Amino acid sequence: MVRTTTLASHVLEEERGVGDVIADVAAGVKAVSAVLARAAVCGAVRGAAGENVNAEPRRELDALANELLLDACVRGGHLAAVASEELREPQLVFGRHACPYLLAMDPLDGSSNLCVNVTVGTVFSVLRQPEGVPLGVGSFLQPGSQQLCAGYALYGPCTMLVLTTGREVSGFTLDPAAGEFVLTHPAMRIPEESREFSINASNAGHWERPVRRYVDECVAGSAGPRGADFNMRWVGSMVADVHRVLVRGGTFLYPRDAKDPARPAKLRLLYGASPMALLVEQAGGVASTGRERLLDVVPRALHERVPVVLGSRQEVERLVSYHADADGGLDRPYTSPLFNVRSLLRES
Ligand code: AFP
Repeated sequence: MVRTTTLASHVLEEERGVGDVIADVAAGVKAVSAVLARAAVCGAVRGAAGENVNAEPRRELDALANELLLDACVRGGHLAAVASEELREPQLVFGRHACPYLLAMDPLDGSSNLCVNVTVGTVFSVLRQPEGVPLGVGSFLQPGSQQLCAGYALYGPCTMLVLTTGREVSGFTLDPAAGEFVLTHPAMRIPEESREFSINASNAGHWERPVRRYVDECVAGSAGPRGADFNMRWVGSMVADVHRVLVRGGTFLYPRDAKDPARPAKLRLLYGASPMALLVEQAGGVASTGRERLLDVVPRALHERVPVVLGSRQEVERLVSYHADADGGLDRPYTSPLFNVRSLLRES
């Protein structure tokens, strides 16, 4: 008989309070999963609910996922406070136990994909309440390297929970019949090398030079300076795109761009980039802003945004070196032969 490891047995190996928080988040994830599975039938997929604290369109399901996860955490009573993409300020949790843990979460990442039934997710990060700091926004302003646990849930063809407590990355799949998360992806590793990248190419005109150089070289394929053909994928839900990187390698990029000068980066640090960075590093990959290790970035605000470049070690290190070249005035961006032909035709 095959012995299965469940999330419940896995968390017993963790520091007591952190294991309890993971169990509470898992309970919330099961509730969100059940609601998403019935949302279309109930006509709840398209419901709008104004704007979130970041002035982005908010859907009823964003608000509901937030409530379900908060409810699971409040009932569990193992947290001091929860920060969420859906809340301007952290919610203080006066639970049954006086626990020094903080949860930062994006309850429903990728929710603009719900109306086309594409995978969405929940991203979360567990921190310790620092001693001597009053409980509130300041409690959360810690670099990602301080995380006790980071993870995401994936609501796709099956529901998954992928997490790390700083020692390897474990992926669990929800068995809907048993209502339990079962370990299906032990010790996930990102291959060092990869020939697959993930970026929203419609922003190409607004990218910085190092990113344009990297992507141009990939797109040039076997005839270009990399001497190899690359594949491109973009789901548009960070959880799904990063999950692919964790399973089969590649790079995921949401770099700095000049599209909106008021918002040079899109993804959120505390409950997006930081947890993904810990997962990626624990799986043997690299996570950077392009100029700095993501886990070293010290947040200055709860909803701060940050550029993200993560994935297979060799590719991310190359991108980081392209940023250093550009900042030092040393880069010579690749110009495709196609471009040369076009400009010659223009000149003749
Ligand atoms: P939504 O939650 O509004 O759908 O945004 C998803 C997201 O923050 C992240 O999951 C994606 O990687 C990124 O946005 C996609 O952004 P673009 O639509 O600009 O490609």
